[in-house]
Amino acid sequence: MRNNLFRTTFATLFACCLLSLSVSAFATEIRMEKAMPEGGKAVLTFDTDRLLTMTETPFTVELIGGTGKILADANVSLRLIMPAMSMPPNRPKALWLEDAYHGQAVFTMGGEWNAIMLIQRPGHDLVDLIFKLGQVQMK
Ligand SMILES: [Cu+2]
Repeated sequence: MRNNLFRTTFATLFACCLLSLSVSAFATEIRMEKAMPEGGKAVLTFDTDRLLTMTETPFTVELIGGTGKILADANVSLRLIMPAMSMPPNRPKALWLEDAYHGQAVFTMGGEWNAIMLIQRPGHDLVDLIFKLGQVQMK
């Protein structure tokens, strides 16, 4: 009985371990979302599991309106800044392609970074959303 319980516990732990390993193996992107002032949300995704310096890092911006409609008419760019210091301007654009806005980011220094997403849609006020990206590691 006792042995049986031990075996079940061990099997469960082992299964959990395998599951978390496979989950982390597939966590190949960093995804963040923010609410937009007029409703809906902006989703920022980096195609990597870890932000590294001096690396062209593809990113995607999806804009989903309050009614769930994908917004394809915006001018979208990121302003990449380090909150701790002033850095040279780093403002990758994101261009509409098929289903989302796509761009490339390069972080020029290790440390903490933020991305200010600028969204300009015809007939709307400029929207800026701050995404805290956390630490960018040295390559
Ligand atoms: Cu810096």
